[in-house]
Amino acid sequence: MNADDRGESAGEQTEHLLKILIVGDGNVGKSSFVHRYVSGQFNKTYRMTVGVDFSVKLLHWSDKEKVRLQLWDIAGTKKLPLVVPRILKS
Ligand SMILES: Nc1nc2c(ncn2[C@@H]2O[C@H](COP(=O)(O)OP(=O)(O)OP(=O)(O)O)[C@@H](O)[C@H]2O)c(=O)[nH]1
Ligand SMILES: [Mg+2]
Repeated sequence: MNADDRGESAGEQTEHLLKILIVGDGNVGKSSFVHRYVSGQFNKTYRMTVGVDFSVKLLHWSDKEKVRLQLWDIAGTKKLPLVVPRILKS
């Protein structure tokens, strides 16, 4: 497949999608890490994640490539939220 077939001609960019699940014990800093990475901010007030939070970060990887990160921030409760198997399958 050449660059034209992939729609990269005339300055178009290829976009790659990466889905990342953040899992771990509760209150260890998962949401803070994601928030800091996506928005550059840190908030020391603890707000427990209920179920799943979702964020997106777009990286301009090169002139031709973009990377879209889908960050799924999973609540660190004893039981994994019911939606996790569906996120893993998608
Ligand atoms: N000092 C310090 N505090 C942190 C750091 N990262 C997170 N915290 C604090 O730790 C607490 C828990 O952070 P969260 O990011 O909400 O933890 P979590 O893992 O998402 O918790 P759950 O949603 O319950 O699973 C908050 O009060 C944060 O402010 C860090 O690097 N340094
Ligand atoms: Mg959290």
